[in-house]
Amino acid sequence: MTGRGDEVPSALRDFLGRIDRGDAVVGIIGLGYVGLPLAVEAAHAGFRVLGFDVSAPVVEAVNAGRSHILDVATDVLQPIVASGRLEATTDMARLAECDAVSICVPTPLSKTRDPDVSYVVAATEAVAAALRPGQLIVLESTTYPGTTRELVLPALEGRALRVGEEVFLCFSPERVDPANADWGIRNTPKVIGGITAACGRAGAQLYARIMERVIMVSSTEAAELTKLLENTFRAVNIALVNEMAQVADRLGVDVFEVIEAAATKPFGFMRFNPGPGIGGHCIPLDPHYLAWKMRTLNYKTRLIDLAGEVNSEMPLFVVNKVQDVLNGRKLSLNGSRVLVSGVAYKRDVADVRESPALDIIRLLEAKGADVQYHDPHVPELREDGEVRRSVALSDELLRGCDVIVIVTDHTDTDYDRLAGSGTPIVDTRNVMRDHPADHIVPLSGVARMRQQEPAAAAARWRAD
Ligand code: SAJ
Repeated sequence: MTGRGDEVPSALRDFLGRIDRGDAVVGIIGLGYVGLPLAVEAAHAGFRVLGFDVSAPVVEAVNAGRSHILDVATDVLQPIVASGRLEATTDMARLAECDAVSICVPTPLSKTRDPDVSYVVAATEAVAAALRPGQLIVLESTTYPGTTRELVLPALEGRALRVGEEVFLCFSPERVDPANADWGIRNTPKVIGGITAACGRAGAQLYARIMERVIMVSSTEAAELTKLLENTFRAVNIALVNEMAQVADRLGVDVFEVIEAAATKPFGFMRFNPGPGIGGHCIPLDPHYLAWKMRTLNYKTRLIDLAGEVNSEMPLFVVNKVQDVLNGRKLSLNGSRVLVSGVAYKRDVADVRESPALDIIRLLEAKGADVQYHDPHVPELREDGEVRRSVALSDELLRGCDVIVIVTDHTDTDYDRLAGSGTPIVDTRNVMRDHPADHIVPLSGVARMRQQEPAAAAARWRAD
């Protein structure tokens, strides 16, 4: 049953009162790259926060005031914990202490690339087991439209509590961009949709205390689909520029030069950058949540599927580029020494989930290359049961390898040193754009020669 009518349910009135007085206890399930920043901001907003995680080491670190998340500095976390504003626990029964609970658990894909909502199910079961009148539950994990209503709502109603009258349920997508120094939990507008209007009102009231701007939508499905549109928009546009890279390569054109020129258009264009492929636990995965849901409704999301294909073929495109560079020096990839610079899924993060670097290393080794990697953010790489360690940059290393491929453009890598080694470089991120030299090969096109002076070019033309 869900609440009807215009009167404000007493449970909602009580909830709103606790939020306004700031004496509500806010629970966060999942203390990862979404949950921990949210817990910190909820504490900054004045709430007492109870963080829940299944990992005892994570709970122990948080209770010691030590952050394991790039975007939460330990010197920010420590005083919050010391003041008693934030406590972490693995005891899910303590969810009963919370007036509001935000579920921020992973939603990966299974081996068959179908949604794996097992973490959401586990969190929902824990919430339902501890459910009491007056609680607000908000699902934040990115998921297919319908999850909140089809999976979470029945679990709450199963406790004989009326959603919309005695308890409240919303969906509100997380919008965390790891390593983004400009946009964080507080200043990123927060979208939220409730199962009922009363639910939405409860959720909006809570988040309005934590974020600068709250955007109400009419349903949990609208909120769920908003998030998928945001990430599908990125996946499709990244696929477009990745296809442009393959087009430009066949035309002998530097795709980054073309994108930079197109980006001068002051309207109607938004810049995306081609690269070695897409990684992270969002962009490569989230669109497939929507594709999966649509398949159950007999609709084929062709753009999403095609974008996934184009983005997934970029690692092989890069490996072929490496092979071409070696071929140009009469070397075969088989037996060549390749240094991969950067294995994290994007600049200045330590996360390797879905990183295209893993595919590139796998493909290079399948063709017989001897591969090492250098990534100061990723000291070791555990992949396929194998442990690799990041190698330190040295003149001996750089001169000893046959080709270097830049996969992640960390800002703290010494690109001058790489360029100065004279070893051929495949630059998949255009980070060597200021090092024009014939041993540096961009993602598309040919080695970026020094800018030809028109007169010299004309003289050469006349002489030819
Ligand atoms: N990438 C490109 N070209 C681009 C942009 C990104 O190749 O022009 C690659 C990156 O190198 C990376 C992957 O795509 O491998 C994803 O990068 P990303 O920054 O889009 O994704 P995330 O997962 O780090 O962060 C995103 C958020 N990013 C931005 O809004 C910029 C956003 O999409 C989501 O709010 C968030 O993940 C999430 O959790 O969904």
